[in-house]
Amino acid sequence: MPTAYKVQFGEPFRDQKPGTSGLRKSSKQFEQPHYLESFVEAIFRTLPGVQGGTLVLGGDGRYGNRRAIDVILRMGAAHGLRHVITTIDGILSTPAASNLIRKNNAIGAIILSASHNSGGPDGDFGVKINGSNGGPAPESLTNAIYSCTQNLEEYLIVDHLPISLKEVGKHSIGAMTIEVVDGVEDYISLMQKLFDLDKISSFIKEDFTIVFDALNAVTGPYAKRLLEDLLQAPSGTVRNSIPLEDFGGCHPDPNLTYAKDLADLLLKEQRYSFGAACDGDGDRNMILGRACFVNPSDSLAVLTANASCAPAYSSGLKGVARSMPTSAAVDVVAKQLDIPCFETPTGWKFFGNLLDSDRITLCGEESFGTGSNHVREKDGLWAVLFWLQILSVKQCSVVDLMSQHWRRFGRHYYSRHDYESIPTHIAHGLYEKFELMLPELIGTSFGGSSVQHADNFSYVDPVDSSVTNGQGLRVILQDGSRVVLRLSGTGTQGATIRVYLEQYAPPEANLNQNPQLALKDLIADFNSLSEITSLTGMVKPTVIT
Ligand code: G16
Repeated sequence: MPTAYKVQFGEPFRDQKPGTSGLRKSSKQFEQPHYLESFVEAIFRTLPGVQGGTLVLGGDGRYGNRRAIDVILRMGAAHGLRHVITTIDGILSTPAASNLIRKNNAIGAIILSASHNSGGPDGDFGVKINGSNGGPAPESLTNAIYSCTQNLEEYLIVDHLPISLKEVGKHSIGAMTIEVVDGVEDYISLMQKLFDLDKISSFIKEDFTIVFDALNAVTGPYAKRLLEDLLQAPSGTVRNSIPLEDFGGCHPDPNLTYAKDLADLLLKEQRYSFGAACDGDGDRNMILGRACFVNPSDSLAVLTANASCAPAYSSGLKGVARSMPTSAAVDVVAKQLDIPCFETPTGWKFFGNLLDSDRITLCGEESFGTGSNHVREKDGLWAVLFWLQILSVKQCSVVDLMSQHWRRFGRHYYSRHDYESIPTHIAHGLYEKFELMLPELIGTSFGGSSVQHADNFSYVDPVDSSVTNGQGLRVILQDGSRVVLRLSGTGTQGATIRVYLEQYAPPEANLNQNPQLALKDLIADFNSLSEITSLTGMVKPTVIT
C-alpha cells in the first residue's frame, strides 16, 4: 500500500466558490500548483461516505481531464475510497455519470467538465460534484465544500503511476479498486428501456433524414452507437464525433451562434428533416427541424404534451417543473393535462427533491436542458431520442408538430439576450440599479401592457421547505408577459448578463411571427429602462436565442 502523505501549500485558495454547476475556472487557473488538489481535498473532506465508498469519475475529455483523473485517484486512495468507477479514456457524459451513480449505489461522482464553455489550454476547466441520488450537489454541500477551502493549507495524497484507461479492466492503488468500464454501454441500455428504438429506426429509414453534431465533445461515442449502430442512420450522421481536448476549436454550446454549421444545414440549406447538437458534457441539447428552430422552453412543452408516445412515459406524468426564466409554455400544457407544474430557480439541482419525491416526471430549462426521472441530470441525447420517438409515432415533421402544438396551446414568444464578458462591477451595478427600480415599476406601462408584479425571485422548496433567495429579477405584466434579468453563474470571464423575454399569443392569434419582432416592445422598454446599451457599451447582445 503506497503511504498517504500531506502536501502543505501555504495560503488557502479563497476563490474556489462553486457556481451554478461546480467550480468552473480557466484551464490556466486550474494549472496553478495545488489548485485542483485543494478543491478535491475539500470535496473528500465534505462529501458523505468517502471512507469505504464507491465514487464515479470521468469527464468530457477536455484539456486537463486525464491529469485530473490521475490526481483524484491518488487522493481518493489516500482518503480511503474503496472503489472508483471510471471509463475508457476517462470519457463520461454527465447524464451517463448520473446513471452510473444510481446503478452502483455510489456516494456520488466527480465530473470533469466546464460544460458548454470552450476548452483547451486557453479555455475553461471545471469540477462538478454529484451526490448519491445522481444529481448535482445541493447548495448545502457546495457551500460546505467552499467553506472548507477557505482555511485549507494541505492535502492528502499517495504516489502512484497513472493507471491505464485504454481498456476495460480492474486496477488497484493500495486497497482501492479502480474499475475501468465502457462508459457508453450502460447509458445505451438505459435508453433502450425508455424508448422504442425499432420504431424510430423504421421512421428514419423512410426518408426522414437526421444529422447530429457532437461538436468534438463527449456525446460523439454515445451518438455514434445510438444513432448510427442501433438506429442504423447512415454513417456520417454524427458529425464531429471524436472528443478532442480543445473541441477542435468549437465552442461546445448548442445554440444558434455556437452550433452555426448545424443551424445552417437545417435552417438555410434545409438539407435534413431533423438536426440536433449537445454540449461539452452531453447534458444540453438543441433541436432543429427543416427550417425550424425549437426553442428549449417549447421543447419541454412538446415533450410534456406528447409524453405518452414513449414507452417509458405511456402511463402518464406525475408532474413537471421548469426553472423560473423558462417560458410558461409547459404550464399551459400541464394545466390541460391536469398535472402539477413547479417553478424552481435556475440550476438542475433544484429539480432533485421534486424528482426524488416522485412529484415530477419531466423537467427542463430554457438553457437547452431537458430531462426526466430516468437520471438526475439533464440529458441531451435522451431529449434527441424523445423527439425522434414523438415524430416517429406522429409521422410528422418538426415544423408540423410545432404548428399543431401552438394551435392547441397558444405560443409563448420567447427570447434570451446574453451580454457576455462584461466587467463584473458594471454587470452587478446594472443588476442592482434595476432591482432598486422594481417597486416603482408596478402599475406603469411596459411593453404594451402594464406591470402587475416585480420582484427578486425566491423559492421555497416544497419538499424540505428550504428557502433560496435572490434568484433573478422578474417584471410580470398584466397580460402575462415577462422580462427576467439574471447574472449567469457559469461564465469565467467577467460577468454575463442574461435578459429573458416572453409574451403569450393565444391559439387564434398570429403564431408565425419572428420572436424578435413579436417581442420588440418588451425589448425596447427593457433596454431603455435598464440603460443596458450605455452601461455595457454593447449595441447588441453577444448571443440571441
Ligand atoms: C448549468 C446548470 C443548469 C443551469 C445553467 C445556468 O448548466 O447545470 O441547470 O440552467 O447552468 O447557466 P447560467 O447560470 O450561465 O445561466 P451547465 O450545462 O453549464 O451545467
